[in-house]
Amino acid sequence: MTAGAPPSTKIGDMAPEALRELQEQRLRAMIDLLLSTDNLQARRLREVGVTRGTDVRLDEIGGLPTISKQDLWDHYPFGLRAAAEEDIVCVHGSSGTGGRPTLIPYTANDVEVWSEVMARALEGAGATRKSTVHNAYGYGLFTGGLGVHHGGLRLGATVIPMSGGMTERQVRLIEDLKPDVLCCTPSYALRLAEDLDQNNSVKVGIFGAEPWTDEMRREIEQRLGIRALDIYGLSEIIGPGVACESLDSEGLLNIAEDHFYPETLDGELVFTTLTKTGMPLLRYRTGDVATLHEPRNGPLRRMSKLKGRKDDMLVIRGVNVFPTEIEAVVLELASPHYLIVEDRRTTTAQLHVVVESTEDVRSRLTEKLKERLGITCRVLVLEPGKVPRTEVGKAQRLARWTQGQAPINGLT
Ligand code: DLL
Repeated sequence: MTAGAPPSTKIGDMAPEALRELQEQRLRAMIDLLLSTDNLQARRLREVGVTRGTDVRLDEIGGLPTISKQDLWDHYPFGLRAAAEEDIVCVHGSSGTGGRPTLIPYTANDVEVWSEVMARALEGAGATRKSTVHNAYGYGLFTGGLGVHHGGLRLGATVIPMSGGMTERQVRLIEDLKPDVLCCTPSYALRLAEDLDQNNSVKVGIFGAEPWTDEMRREIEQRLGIRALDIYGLSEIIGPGVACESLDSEGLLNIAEDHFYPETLDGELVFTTLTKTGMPLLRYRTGDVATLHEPRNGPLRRMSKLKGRKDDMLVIRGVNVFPTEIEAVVLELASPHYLIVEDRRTTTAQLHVVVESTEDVRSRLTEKLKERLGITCRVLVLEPGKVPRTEVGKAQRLARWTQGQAPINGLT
């Protein structure tokens, strides 16, 4: 292991100053590791005059170069790897927008870090060695399934490695094995709720990987009779476990900032991996929009629920709209299964909002959307069950319509 110190799970009682010191020490080791390679990040560091880790102080991190998804694509697949090829033990990633994949090589050290932060996330949700974790995140290149899996094993809980899809079988195993913890995307939690007659075992759900609002949280909590917590992460940084709500975190997500140092730049989250060795990233621009908050009950700073992604922000006739704002309004009047269609067939963009409800909510919903967003959306109401559900992977709640057939029947 070249950068950072061996992981430890005890962070809760560390003093904030001790945490800053640990972060600085880890940042310096990480920079030394980057400089030992000849890749893009080393070159950019030298350009700003950094020749060794001790040249930098944590409070000056804002002056160091950033790195973006475009840089990852430009150096696809492993041009930013810092470890020797033989030290890589697995690869994860995302298939990405426009079919361009992002691949991340992990060392054994990185898998350790991941297990630790995920065990912490599960523990914060009240899971123990006695817990049974029903894990319906997809297993594979996607980090959701294996991330929860590693954390569950580290905690000593029993993990049911369901992966996504085959809802009937999932429901059967929930009824038979009586898990107390459910892990999946929030949209899939709702899908499960449609088929589960009664949930009398699951107490808490750890949901993430896609945007969801507090309104959606209430809906899930009500339908399943559980506490629903938000978990955030991205493959580039580690996968799930970068930040997670705990039972007492008051709607904010505790950031595992002993491993992932957070900043915001114009509202965008930026993370530096402090302990990873496979493909450490200095000041990675995530594209995700959230706010950072001071610690409470421990040394870790917290972040808000994601407001959206920079590239998901819709600009409709000059007005900026995040899909999550639309979700918040939709859930007041209709079922949580909806689709937003950004209609760009002509130069004046239009938003269609497709919901499941009864026809009489159409005008009220149009009004409420206008009130909240400042623009008039066209609302299409379908019968219950008519908006497609996502059984595997992340829900697609936003469709772009530039020409040809409508993305969903009934739109004109
Ligand atoms: O989605 C990792 C993950 C798995 C997180 C399971 C939570 C649970 P990627 O596939 O690389 O990794 O996608 C990362 O998904 O940049 C966000 O835009 C979005 N995202 C992840 N978690 C949340 C969340 C995983 N809780 C991208 N709320 C990120 C909203 C989220 N968006």
